[in-house]
Amino acid sequence: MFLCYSTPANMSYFGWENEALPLGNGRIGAKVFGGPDCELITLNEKTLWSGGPATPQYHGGIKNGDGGKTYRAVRDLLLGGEIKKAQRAMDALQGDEDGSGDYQAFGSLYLQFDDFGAADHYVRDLELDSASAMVNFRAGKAVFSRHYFVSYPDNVMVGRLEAAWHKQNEEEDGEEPPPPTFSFNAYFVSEQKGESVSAGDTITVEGTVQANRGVDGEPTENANGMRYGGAIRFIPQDGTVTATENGQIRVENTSSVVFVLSLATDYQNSYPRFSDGSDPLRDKALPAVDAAAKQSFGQLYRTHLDDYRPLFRAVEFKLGEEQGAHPVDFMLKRFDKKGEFKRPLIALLFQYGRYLLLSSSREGTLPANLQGIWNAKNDPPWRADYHMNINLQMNYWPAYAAGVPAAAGPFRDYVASLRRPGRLVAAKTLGVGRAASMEDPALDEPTGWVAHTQTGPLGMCGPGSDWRWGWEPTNGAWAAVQMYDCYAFDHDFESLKTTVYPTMEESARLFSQLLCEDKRSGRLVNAPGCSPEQGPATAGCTYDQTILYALFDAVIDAAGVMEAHGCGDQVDRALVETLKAQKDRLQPLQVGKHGQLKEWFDEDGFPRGGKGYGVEKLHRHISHLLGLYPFALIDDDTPGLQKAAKVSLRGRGDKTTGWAMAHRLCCWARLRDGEQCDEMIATILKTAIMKNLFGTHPPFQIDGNFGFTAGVAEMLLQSHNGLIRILPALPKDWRSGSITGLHARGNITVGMTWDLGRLKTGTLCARDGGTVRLLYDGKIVLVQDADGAEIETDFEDGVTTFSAKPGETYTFS
Ligand code: FUC
Repeated sequence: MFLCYSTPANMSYFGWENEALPLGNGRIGAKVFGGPDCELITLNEKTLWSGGPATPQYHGGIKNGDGGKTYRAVRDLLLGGEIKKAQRAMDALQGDEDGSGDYQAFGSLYLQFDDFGAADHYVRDLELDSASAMVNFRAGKAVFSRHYFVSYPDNVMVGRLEAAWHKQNEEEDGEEPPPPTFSFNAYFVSEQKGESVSAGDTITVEGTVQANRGVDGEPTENANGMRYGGAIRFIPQDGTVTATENGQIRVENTSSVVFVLSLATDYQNSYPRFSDGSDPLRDKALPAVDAAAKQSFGQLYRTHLDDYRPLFRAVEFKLGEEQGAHPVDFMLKRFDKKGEFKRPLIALLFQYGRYLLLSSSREGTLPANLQGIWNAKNDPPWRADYHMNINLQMNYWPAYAAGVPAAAGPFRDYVASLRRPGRLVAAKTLGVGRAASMEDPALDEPTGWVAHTQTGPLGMCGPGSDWRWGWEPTNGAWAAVQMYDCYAFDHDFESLKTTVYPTMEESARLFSQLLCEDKRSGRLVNAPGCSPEQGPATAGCTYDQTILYALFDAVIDAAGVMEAHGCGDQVDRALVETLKAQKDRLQPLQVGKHGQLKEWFDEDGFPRGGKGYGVEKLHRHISHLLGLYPFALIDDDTPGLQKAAKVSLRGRGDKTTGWAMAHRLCCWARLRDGEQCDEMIATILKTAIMKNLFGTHPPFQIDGNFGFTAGVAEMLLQSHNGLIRILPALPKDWRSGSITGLHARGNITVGMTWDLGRLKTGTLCARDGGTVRLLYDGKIVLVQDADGAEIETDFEDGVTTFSAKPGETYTFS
């Protein structure tokens, strides 16, 4: 599976965003433009950030740290029914963005070639199966080829540039002439005004983050002293390599040259210092380059493939006809005009999502941010941060469902790392906890943490500069619940014990204290709260109530798992008992007078349909539908709520931002409406996918890619509420296909083949064994063991149940 193009990417920001091809290993990111005369590779290091505690104006987004006085005042206004007054009072609750910083661009590598004449027969491609970018073209009688990849084990980007005679010419002459050669100048442009130095065969660059706006811009107040370093070494097989006085490298008369590069910073995710005190160039980048330069291209490539391929090949997806060698932009155009190439594009975009997650999120790195790992600006949209009212969560929806569990660790670690800065926000803005400063030892006590919408790797998690999108205290809790869903998929008890449970329990400890009774409904509610990015601040909005219901449910369940593993001493039993009592009084889901699922408890009474409160009928967020997806509070046992969810989905419309369409796709899959899913996919392909298949909000925002991949997986397999649904939302147009390696909750992997729209056969492996409940179209499913012997099953209410042995693979049909 590959993306191919017959033209280079335009050397502009537009070309970077829409056409250049992404590579990455979770830490180092690159985008390849493929210009024959001048190659451009933009580079990123995932931890290169401006802002943070090292900048004078930083205070974690907390503007009004009055220990929760204002918070309680607004809450009381809301509980007293004074909605209008409460909206005005909310202004005093919002925070600011001083010192929050941005994800920074590292710089660009240019390879300026001496003229070798007009290029033709040009092909540029990205091979997903090897995570390689290739450029091939002819000039005169020579063929030029370039091959690039970014290795996780060696933490280097590797490139090989070669020239050879075109076959045709060889026959003519019959002689094996020496290979054609080429020459070029290599230079590095730092986006942080770092000085590039060249010596021998190596360019080095180092400095501290300037956060300057544009290459010539002045350092901004977000310059934080974070150190960075990078090294690029050129190893020609023949010809010469010399350093020139202006920090460049000159490679001359070579027919084959390899370069290895590595980038690093002194970042460490340890609040509030965030530095490991290292010298990134001499302690990290140069040692990585030295080690790689001792190996051949073949050895480096082998190591890369041995690491990457098993992870990518774990899931193979075929949907109808093969892709063929058509350029992607050609296929997108033909689909848009004539509906052609739909199935190949869907299969390609599905796998692309997996590829992008593996390239932007690996063990030991920060998670994929709003742009994954790829960024060409020092002031990227939304700071390319970790928005947490859907975006970060969506980035990890495909991690298990679409079979890329190796990418999930950074999500868990990042969310857990917000506990300390989140405790300071809780103490200062909600009055829970005693911490008074970033250095306060009280931050060691798990008194409760909170994270709002804008979060970043330098401790930013306070209420943003406008409460309408920034005051969302349950965002962190949602992410904590998603951490537990990782456990539901992989049964990794060690991570549950050390990271997931403590993070969840502490979040529940906070909200259990904050809940208060809403006399009008008798419910326990969170107040003030906002349904992401629209409408009024209210008491007990569906978003908050749903997240807290899922959180308490998860903590109660996980406490049982901890007890069962003999770790009851690490469970706050008193809290768990309180949560049991509080959970059922949350009552998150209410049906409104139009049969809709209510987003706000009082919405039926909002004047003029809520216009005065900033309610938008077609808003991109469908936050009141989290109970349908990704949570599973709405299911076959709540048909009334399924009906209401459908009314709300229809009412919200489909044409919206890339990520928001992906969320709708996942919701329609949960409602098992394959045709609606297929329509949603068509709209996404036509309106929210760029030439390089990056998702667009607009602008480029990667959650649309990840949400799409999760949505397609959800159409083929579901495993919430202890039931494995086979092909639950298969559109008529997906008549035949096959998929392997999808993950189901319960530490189970599943593969399926279907034809004429019907399941043909499937495989299932329950790594930990146990009871497996399968649902396929309400029909009994025949299950056989590895020897083909039919095994005993129960069939009730359309569900086939059997007991699986640990690690045994079963077939079903
Ligand atoms: C939230 C969304 C926006 C955008 C931003 C990064 O604020 O509402 O649409 O995706 O995150």
